Amino acid sequence: MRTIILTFITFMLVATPAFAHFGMIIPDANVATQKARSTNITVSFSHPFENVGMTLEKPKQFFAIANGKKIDLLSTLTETKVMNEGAWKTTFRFKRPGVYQFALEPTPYWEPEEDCFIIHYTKTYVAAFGSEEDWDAPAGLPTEIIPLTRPFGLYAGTSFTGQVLKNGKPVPNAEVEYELYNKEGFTAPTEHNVTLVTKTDSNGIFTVTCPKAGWWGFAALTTADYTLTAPSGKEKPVELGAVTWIKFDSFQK
Ligand SMILES: [Cu+2]
Repeated sequence: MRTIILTFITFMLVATPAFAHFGMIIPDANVATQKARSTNITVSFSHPFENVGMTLEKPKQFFAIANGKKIDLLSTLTETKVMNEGAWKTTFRFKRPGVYQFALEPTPYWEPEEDCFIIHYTKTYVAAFGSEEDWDAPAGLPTEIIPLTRPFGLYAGTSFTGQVLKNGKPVPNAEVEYELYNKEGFTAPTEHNVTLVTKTDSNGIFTVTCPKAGWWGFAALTTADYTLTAPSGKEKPVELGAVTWIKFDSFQK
């Protein structure tokens, strides 16, 4: 028993830095066409590289935004499992051309291990019927990544540049974690290869290169200027994540 506990503690100490959680919004495809007019979308809170899920409570907000219009989708969410944990899903049928952003405001997640709450404002993009309209428009989240590279039609190995905003202002020196949604079951050569990390410059801008095709999540992390009340009754800090999911494609023949 003691060995088990010691092993467990050692595991926690070693594994914690590599375990980054990400809000996730993953559609079937990031492009809608006349042949594929609708997409299934899953919404979860997970460790994407390690394929370890967490429970996502019913979100506060879930919506699409396109052509300057917001479409509330919260009532369309139904329960599902992602990585064996509670998550949400919906099906969205595209009616008009546009670049659709799907965005999530989760309920605050209490993380006892980090002694803080976590709120990951999460979004992703689907380009419908050939549109490239307003691909750099904000979704209107309190903190978000504005793409400076068009966020679809990207190849694995091309670079991606984004700007981190909080309350509409660039966030210099912010940590940006990024991670592959590891559907193919790769193993990490070291624990540091699970979550990759970069930082924004003085204008809140970062550039990364994603070497593998698939969905990559980017999470720009900051601390909120408010606290929330923990289950213990104490006031605790709140980690804010500006999370964006972007798909990188392979070359085809
Ligand atoms: Cu976690």
